Amino acid sequence: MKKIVMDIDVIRKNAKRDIEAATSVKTCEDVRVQYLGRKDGELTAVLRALSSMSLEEKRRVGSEANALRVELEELIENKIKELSSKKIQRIDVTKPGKRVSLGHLHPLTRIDREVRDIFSSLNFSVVSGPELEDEYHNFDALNIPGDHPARDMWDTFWVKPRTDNGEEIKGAKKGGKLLMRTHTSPMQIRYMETHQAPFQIIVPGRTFRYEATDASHEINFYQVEGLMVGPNVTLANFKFIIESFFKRFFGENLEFRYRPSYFPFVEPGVELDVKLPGGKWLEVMGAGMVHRNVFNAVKYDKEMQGFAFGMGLDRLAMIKYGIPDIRLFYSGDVRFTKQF
Ligand code: YSA
Repeated sequence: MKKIVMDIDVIRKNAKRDIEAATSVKTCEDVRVQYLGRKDGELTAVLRALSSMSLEEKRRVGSEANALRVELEELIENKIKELSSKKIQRIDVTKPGKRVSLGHLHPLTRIDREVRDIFSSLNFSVVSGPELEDEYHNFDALNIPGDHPARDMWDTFWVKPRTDNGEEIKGAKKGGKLLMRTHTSPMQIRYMETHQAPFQIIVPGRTFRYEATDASHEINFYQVEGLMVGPNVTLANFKFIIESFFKRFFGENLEFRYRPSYFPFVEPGVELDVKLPGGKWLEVMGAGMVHRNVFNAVKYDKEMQGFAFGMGLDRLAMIKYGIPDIRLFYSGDVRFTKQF
């Protein structure tokens, strides 16, 4: 038979502990039955035993037991309210999981990687150079002296060097004024200043121009420079390399068109157009045989010759992915990037 607990303090302690520990409405009801149940409730048993007690005991125990009954009823009700207000979280193990959203590579990053891979497979090394350039490397050494009208081809962001206090640093510096490089061509000079031919390199990098933006022009865009120098390098080598590149980049069915053009750092200069199957002719790069004055600036031998080219990475990406406006690349809109 169940032992009847006659100590009200013990009942109070146990009942409060059980109410506190209850985790569901069902366990609350079990606690209610255990202590207040009509048949076997522990507190009910105390109340039932009152009849056999002396008058004085009846008064003391009776009022204490009744007060505890009211207290426990209230505690149980509150606990039930608390538990039913909490949303019961069920896990449906048959439900499909949440899709983890994956990051996307920016289309320019994709194109940049592809260009590097193709040229690496053609035995070109990939090098990079400073975005903050000086006038000498960006212009003079490339056969574009200060008074040369061709400087107008590159609208330039000139940079005024300042001290930490914001004061302008005056006085001529070696290399002349500072600027944000307007093309990747200054790396032709920097590379040849520190390396001997033969070599073949590409220089992917960011370039800057002080011009009005529209669907095909940005003030900040990317170029890839190419330079191959050696005693016997000719335009035929250029043709082979560049056509191999574009066939890998756009696909085999390409047509090429070479037009005479002018850049001060090449002679002769050409521009290359490509035509995708069923499409129209698209200008993709400027190129040519490196000008003797450029070799003179880096003190190369008379026997050296080579070709150089420069193309806009943004334009290549626009053609490849059918992107109508260059400004989308720099919009920071993930709805755009997500598509690649
Ligand atoms: C030419 C001959 C060489 O032997 C070597 C390099 C070059 C290219 C030369 N340095 C140059 O910058 N030529 S360019 O002014 O015609 O620009 C090259 C390419 O950059 C353009 O064909 C175009 O694709 C891209 N470009 C130019 N301005 C741009 C631009 N892309 C986006 N926004 C702009 N504002």
